[in-house]
Amino acid sequence: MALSLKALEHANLWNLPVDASAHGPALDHQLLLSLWIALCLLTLAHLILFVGLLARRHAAQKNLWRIEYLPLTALALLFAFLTIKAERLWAATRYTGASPTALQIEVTGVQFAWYFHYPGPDATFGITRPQLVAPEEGNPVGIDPADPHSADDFVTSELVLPANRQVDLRLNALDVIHGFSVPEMRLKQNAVPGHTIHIHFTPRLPGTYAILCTQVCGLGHYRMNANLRVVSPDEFAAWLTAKEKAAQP
Ligand SMILES: [Cu+2]
Repeated sequence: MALSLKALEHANLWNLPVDASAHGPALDHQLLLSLWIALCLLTLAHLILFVGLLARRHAAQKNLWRIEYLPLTALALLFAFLTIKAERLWAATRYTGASPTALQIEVTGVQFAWYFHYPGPDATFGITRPQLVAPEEGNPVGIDPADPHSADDFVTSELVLPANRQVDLRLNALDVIHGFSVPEMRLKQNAVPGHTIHIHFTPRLPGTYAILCTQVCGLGHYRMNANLRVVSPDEFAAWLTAKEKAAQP
């Protein structure tokens, strides 16, 4: 099975998008493993069904342990194994905690746009307050100008990240639940009003990827998207310096 899995991963028969993050291959492997196991079980179930139909005239089996309890235990163990394996992959980007050197960015979902709040050279986010949200005045996430940490912060509508550095995203929503999703980064996480949800990952391949909203969040849901641009570390440093300079009061 390992051989066929490898062959399928290379052939890209399942038409998965490009795998551009460090944790992506493990997730894809888990997905293919689950699909293969489901296919094998489906075939086995049909075989058993036909054998049962053909052999129904025989006397009833008395050895329930062998024909019922043993296969049931094997199935339960198989599903427990798959669940634990999948749970660990899911938790690796959420519960294990990001590296202390990870780039910190606050992501805010609002009907119908994504905003990305960078903390600036002091590496500390300025306080945000919902009552200060004013997109028409250039303050779409409500940064409090009275907070000294907010002076060097800046907000963009495009997420720019350096390749091969871990990023710790803090997801927020201002109104309803939005779904932050970047298929090429194998990322999908709801942004929920009143919660700050962390998700961390390492982009590998430079390029431009679509950030989608995967929750039907209102009439403009279809146009709630943004771009993720993964660039080289040098290019990122130049972009960051330019943005930080522009943010200086
Ligand atoms: Cu949305």
